[in-house]
Amino acid sequence: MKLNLYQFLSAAIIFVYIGTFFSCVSANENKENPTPPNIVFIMSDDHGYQAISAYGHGLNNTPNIDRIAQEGALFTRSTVTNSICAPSRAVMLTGMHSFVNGKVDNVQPFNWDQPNFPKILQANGYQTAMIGKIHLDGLPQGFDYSMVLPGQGHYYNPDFIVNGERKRFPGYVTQITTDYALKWLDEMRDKDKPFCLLYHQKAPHRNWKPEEKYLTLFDDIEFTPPANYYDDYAGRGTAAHEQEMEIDGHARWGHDFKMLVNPDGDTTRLARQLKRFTPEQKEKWLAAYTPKNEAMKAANLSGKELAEWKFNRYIKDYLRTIQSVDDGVGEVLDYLDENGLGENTIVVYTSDQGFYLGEHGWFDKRFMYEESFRTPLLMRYPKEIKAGTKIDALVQNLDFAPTFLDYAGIQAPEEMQGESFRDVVSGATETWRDAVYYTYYEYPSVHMVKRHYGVSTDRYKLIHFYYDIDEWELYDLEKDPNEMNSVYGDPAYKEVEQMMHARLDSIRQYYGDSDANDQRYLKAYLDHRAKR
Ligand code: SGN
Ligand code: CA
Repeated sequence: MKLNLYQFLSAAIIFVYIGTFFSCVSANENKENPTPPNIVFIMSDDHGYQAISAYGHGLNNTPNIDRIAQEGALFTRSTVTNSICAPSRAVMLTGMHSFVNGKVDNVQPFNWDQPNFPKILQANGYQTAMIGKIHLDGLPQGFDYSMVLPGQGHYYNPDFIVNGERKRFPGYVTQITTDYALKWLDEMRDKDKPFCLLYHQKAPHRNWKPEEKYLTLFDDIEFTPPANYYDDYAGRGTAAHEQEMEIDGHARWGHDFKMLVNPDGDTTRLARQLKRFTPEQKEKWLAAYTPKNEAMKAANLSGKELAEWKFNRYIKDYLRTIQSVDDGVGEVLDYLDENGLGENTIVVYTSDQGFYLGEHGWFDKRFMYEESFRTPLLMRYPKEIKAGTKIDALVQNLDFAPTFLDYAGIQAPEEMQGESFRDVVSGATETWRDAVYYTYYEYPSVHMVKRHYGVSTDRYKLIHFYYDIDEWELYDLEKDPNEMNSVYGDPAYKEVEQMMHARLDSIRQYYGDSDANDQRYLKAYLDHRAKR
């Protein structure tokens, strides 16, 4: 068949038109079915938001962690549902509250057989790995590769359980965790599949042993304790008075303050801990601490001076361990960016809970008061999150599992109680919950924080302490952001009090919690302790 010029041009136009039509369709299809994003979920242990420079508290510099927020989002009101390690991790994995997933405290067992988000990602074609601290007994389920610390793990020369087998690794835990995260990303995973890596640091957990290169960092600085360091708990109930987490009262000479002998001349727990070090590590450690310890002894401190020395010793070691965490984050971000993975990888930085950095005179966590209830959250995903985003929504660790599944295009199972915050962080919606629920169970136990539960809105917080007391506290976070005075029973707050009681009843009902649950878990805890 011969075409004249007119016919030829018409055919060419139709051809180009059809071609363009199909190429548009396939582009649109691609938009709706993009390559599933990779996930790098970074969690540290006990990292209070006050010790991340992006939060603006001026304590330290964490340029690498900050980068996640500069290139993505910073969450200002992210909280946990239960401020203690293992329960927080169980919530993070399952997307269910403690009283539903069953891991209510650090001592009772965790059931790995229940659904968790890595299992679901794995079943949907993801390669998954868990490297670092998970603090849940039993072989982790849902991971193609797992390398986890047994229990709390050690800072120096730690053991790891690699796919079920225990081995010792020479070196410093934070660097080893980073090295293996990078090794898995670069050499061990199946590069044809999307991946989800849980890269979970032990630091800055107690007892804050710094890496060799940071042993003298901050030596030339004097930190001022927070304004409420000398809190006498006058405005609060029995629970705040009876805790055992005061820096100047409960922290220990050796374990916490790195002295080799107690004031009474006895060798401390630190002296025993140093047996794990190599001679070179021990030499560097002693070279750094001995002169500081000698100077402290010679100064013969007491009262406020001693309390401030203790604060400084604590905060410096705590911040030193964070410096190594920040270095690791930098190494992982650089790896992603240098290997073309930056665009399609969601990077999250968070902690299993917040921490007291001298506020109320405390270290540790557990309370529903702000510093331990909140937890840092920073997130980068250039495809959907604008650089420099700030999110005030009341998100919780309960939301991670459904959020990650949402990004992967997978429907979250019905039993998951969290919500996906994908559309909140992208700016697609402003609709979000206006109250969050909290429970804490581990009592009587180390640090003696009483059992409690509560509800918080952006302005008010109602807490009920129970078991060996029956006390309520109510805080107006706008007027009293440091929670120094409970206004429960104050006539000026009568209506707020009623409103918050109603909120608490309805949120307990919504998530399926009850006094019967509290009693059941209390009994299980006491039985468990009696057996030990
Ligand atoms: C250990 C710590 C406590 C800490 C708990 C729970 N003591 O018992 O200070 O509160 O862990 O922490 S230590 O002497 O072992 O350092 S958690 O992060 O694992 O929940
Ligand atoms: Ca923790």
